[in-house]
Amino acid sequence: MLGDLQDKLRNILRKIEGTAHFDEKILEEVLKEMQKALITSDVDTNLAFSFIEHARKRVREEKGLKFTKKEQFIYIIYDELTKIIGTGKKLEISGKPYKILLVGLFGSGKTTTAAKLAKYYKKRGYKVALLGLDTYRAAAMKQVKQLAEKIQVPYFIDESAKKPEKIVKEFEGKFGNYDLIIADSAGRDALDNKLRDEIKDIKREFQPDESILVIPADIGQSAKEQAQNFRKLVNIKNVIITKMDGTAKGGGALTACYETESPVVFLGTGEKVDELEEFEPESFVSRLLGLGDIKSLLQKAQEAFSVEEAQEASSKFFKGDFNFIDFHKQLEGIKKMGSFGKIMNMIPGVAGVPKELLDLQEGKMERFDYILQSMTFEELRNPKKIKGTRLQRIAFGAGVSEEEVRELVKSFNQLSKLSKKMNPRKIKDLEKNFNLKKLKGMM
Ligand SMILES: Nc1nc2c(ncn2[C@@H]2O[C@H](COP(=O)(O)OP(=O)(O)OP(=O)(O)O)[C@@H](O)[C@H]2O)c(=O)[nH]1
Ligand SMILES: [Mg+2]
Repeated sequence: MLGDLQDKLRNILRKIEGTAHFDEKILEEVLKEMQKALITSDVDTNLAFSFIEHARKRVREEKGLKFTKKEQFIYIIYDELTKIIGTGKKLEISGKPYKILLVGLFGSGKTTTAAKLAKYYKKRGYKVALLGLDTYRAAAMKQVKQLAEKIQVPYFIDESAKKPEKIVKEFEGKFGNYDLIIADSAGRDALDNKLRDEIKDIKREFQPDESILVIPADIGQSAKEQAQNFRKLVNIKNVIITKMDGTAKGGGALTACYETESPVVFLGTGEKVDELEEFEPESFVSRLLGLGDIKSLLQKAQEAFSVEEAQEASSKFFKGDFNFIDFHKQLEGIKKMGSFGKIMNMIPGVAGVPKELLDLQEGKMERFDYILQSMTFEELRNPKKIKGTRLQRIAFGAGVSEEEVRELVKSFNQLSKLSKKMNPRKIKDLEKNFNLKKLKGMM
């Protein structure tokens, strides 16, 4: 996805990783390269300029805190790109039946996306039906039928109907049997009067709870005008961007996300019915930059859990001042060295380790790892933020239950509390004794 822009940005970041001193000169070089990469990949020029300006200002003004200058730069790039592509949002399906209408121009991917959404929500336990309202294109009804049969979802079509509102009238008595009705509408080359009237008629008769604009990634800047025009016609709250897989240059997709000025809820990433992704800006940008969901920073801990690092992490632990990044390091170290309990019990003065922590098993730790990798920088550094929709998103991203995320947060809090309970006078001694080299030798 996003082809050459991804390659270019990743190469630039790789270069940064390889530099010994990250100074002003290198900063300027890198920013210049980045600007070029964005523009030659079809990101709108003004957008690219303002992106670079912001990044430069922030690198100069913000203090690194726990980051090295390089890490701080990567973080700022990541953060600014996340801002460009906007906020992610989950569709809220409420009330029964919840009615979604997909609108958009010719070939934008409405019909395919209708089926993708139906499959997505069916999988999540909703009773879904497709409603074909495209009376304009001859084969449209057949396409809905074929797709619906493929994903085994009920469908309402009428191949002889001339007006979409007729089809709505014909079937509306049955809508109440479903949680979700997803309606496919006709496209046109442009938002002409015919299409306007048609959408107005559908709106009046169908009364959608949610109208979603379907826009292909390759239209780039013109996404703005299109979104604005459709918004005047129906209340567009959300956007789905399709063909994220196919854009030749990739930057157009970024621009499209930015220009629609509406939250992007899903991305279409291929022709198949399961090629739909919930849009999650942070993980999207991580992938774009090759951070693999914040992996680059965590990777350091994964690859080499050095004695020094372990000591640094444990020293923070003893001071009651540590976050998920440190926690992750601890987990990694523990994975390499044996069970958690063994280590904890070897630390003099540490009694009353909660049983759940002692019982942390390999498999569970691996799942904890997925959870940590689904978190954003902010969340890793500030575990208190993990609740509500953040918690949901993390669980979804990691492919685990919300309960498991809660469990991780709980384990973390226990560990954190434990570290705060320690007697400050003993900390120096403990630090001296907590010598991992020695521990390693003992196992
Ligand atoms: N590569 C790729 N192709 C897609 C995606 N979504 C849709 N398509 C393809 O784009 C073409 C048009 O898709 P449709 O779903 O028929 O588009 P539509 O908006 O319903 O088109 P009209 O009804 O004619 O306005 C088809 O060949 C789809 O297979 C996507 O995310 N990626
Ligand atoms: Mg269609």
